[in-house]
Amino acid sequence: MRFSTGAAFVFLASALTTVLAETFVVTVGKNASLLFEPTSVTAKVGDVIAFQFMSKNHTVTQSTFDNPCAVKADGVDSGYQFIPQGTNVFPQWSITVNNDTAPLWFFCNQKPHCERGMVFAVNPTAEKTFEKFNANALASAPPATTAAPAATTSAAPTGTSAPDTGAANAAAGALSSPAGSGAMSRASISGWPVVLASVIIGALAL
Ligand SMILES: *[C@@H]1O[C@H](CO)[C@@H](O)[C@H](O)[C@H]1NC(C)=O
Ligand SMILES: *[C@@H]1O[C@H](CO)[C@@H](O)[C@H](O)[C@H]1NC(C)=O
Ligand SMILES: *[C@@H]1O[C@H](CO)[C@@H](O)[C@H](O)[C@H]1NC(C)=O
Ligand SMILES: [Cu+2]
Repeated sequence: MRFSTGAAFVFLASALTTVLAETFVVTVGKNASLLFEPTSVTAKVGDVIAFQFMSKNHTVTQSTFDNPCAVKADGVDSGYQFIPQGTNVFPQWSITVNNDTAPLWFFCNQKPHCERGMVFAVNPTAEKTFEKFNANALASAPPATTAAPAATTSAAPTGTSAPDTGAANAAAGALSSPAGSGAMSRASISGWPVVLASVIIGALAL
């Protein structure tokens, strides 16, 4: 019997990728801060970045290097995650990197967190550093004082907003919730975070 070495190779390669994949946990608003921690990670194809929402009402929303605080049209978005004070239930939302040569840029879409530096990067480069991205975010601060609440951008402030799987976003997977509902579930196992959704992203235009 002949084996398909090609198929076997693909199988082995994907099995290996799974085995070697790492998961990075990134806290969102830890200790009531307006910060992602760490502020950036260097991830390989297959690695998972699990965002853990720790306070307030933040989002993880994809943007671009040049416009850190603007929703990327075909990007991914956790939606707003409200964390009641005093809880020890910290929901989690994750993405899987499928192209590690394309940096990915994120911000919190709760005004005015991004303009205060609540931004995050995956695989920043020597040219497009996290520091420059962060500086872009701070520079996009609107004039203080009585600005009307900024018009909501395209992301609907609902629990989970499904990413647009079309266009330039090569392999955006469907959002999936283990609870089986589109809304977030707060059930948890003794403080371990709920996995809200998983999105595969990559090949994202810069
Ligand atoms: C959390 O923030 C409070 C108030 O700013 C500070 O006193 C405390 O040290 C912080 N805790 C940690 C673990 O960062
Ligand atoms: C979270 O923030 C969004 C946007 O400001 C808002 O529409 C939503 O009502 C907030 N959720 C809660 C539970 O406060
Ligand atoms: C990964 O991203 C780079 C940089 O944007 C792009 O040139 C390349 O085609 C992408 N690779 C795949 C497999 O999509
Ligand atoms: Cu925020």
